[in-house]
Amino acid sequence: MHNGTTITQFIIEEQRHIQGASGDFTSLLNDIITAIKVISNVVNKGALIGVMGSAESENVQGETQKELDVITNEIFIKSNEWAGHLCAMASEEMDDIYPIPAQYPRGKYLLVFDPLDGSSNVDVNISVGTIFSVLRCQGESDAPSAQDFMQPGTQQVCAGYALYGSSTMLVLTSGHGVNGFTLDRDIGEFILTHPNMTIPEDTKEFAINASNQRFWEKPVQRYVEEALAGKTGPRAKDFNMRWVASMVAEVHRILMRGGIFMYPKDTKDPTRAGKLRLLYEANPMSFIVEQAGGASSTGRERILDVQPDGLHQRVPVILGSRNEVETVISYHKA
Ligand code: P6P
Repeated sequence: MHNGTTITQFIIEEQRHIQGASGDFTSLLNDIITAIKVISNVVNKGALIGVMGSAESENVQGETQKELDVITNEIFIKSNEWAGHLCAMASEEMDDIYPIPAQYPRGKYLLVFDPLDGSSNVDVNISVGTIFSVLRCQGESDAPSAQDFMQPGTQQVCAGYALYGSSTMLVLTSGHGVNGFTLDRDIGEFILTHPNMTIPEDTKEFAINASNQRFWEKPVQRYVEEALAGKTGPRAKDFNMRWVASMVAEVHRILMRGGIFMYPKDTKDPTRAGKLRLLYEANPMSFIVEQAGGASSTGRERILDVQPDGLHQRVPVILGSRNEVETVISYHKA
């Protein structure tokens, strides 16, 4: 059972500890939360309202968009463009930034998001999610550009994800730990159900798309081989493996019981630094993971320190239980 603290109450109480907080950020978060509630409703209805399948279009990544990719992107835009807290938005589903239209006031934040992460799973009813990150506008808010988003992950004001699973959950950090909320559909409110989420330092569970094994770099080959060798191998313990192909579901599992998630650089497409996108997948998830006591690295550098050079830049991602991530990092140095 929960003590009934709503996310609104939690955010306002947290705001009280922030010197000079104007309430702008709290109001922005509420608009983001509204978008997530609407997306949860649409995703949960799925085939009943004919939103499954392909949208017959491609995103900037060259990936075929699902109908729901387009719909959820629109939900995020409509819920967050009008209130005057943002100067621009950016999304996996949009080639360029979305400056706040002239008919609305502009504010001091930037919002970057993946409206429906893992959407390839949505037609087969496997959990999907939304990932978002809030940055401060650096330049003039009346002429935002993609350059304004080129901030390392350490500059994030807030990061969160929604997981549309057996229940809809929202997990959030603004730099003071990680807290999880569950949507109570009877009252339409997110309720604090997982305060102060922390990741166990050790784990016996790794997540990687093993079909790419022949393309991995040597340090990742070595880590996975040793994990598969189990008790009789150099790690002297048996491991378990998971792969959901929804980063949000993998990260949530790691927050709940530990684990290591890897989408490493591979030679499948030598022109790509990795599969996952820095601004709206790796950075927000790394902020959350580090705030929960975990670690997140490209294998060669802390993800939150990476200086972005493009809205849709990709990076290798190795995150989760601190001691396991540090083992993989040590193999990159060997
Ligand atoms: P693969 C979903 O498309 C995603 O961006 C992440 O959510 C997920 O971890 C990964 O890609 C899955 O990639 O190659 O296994 O389909």
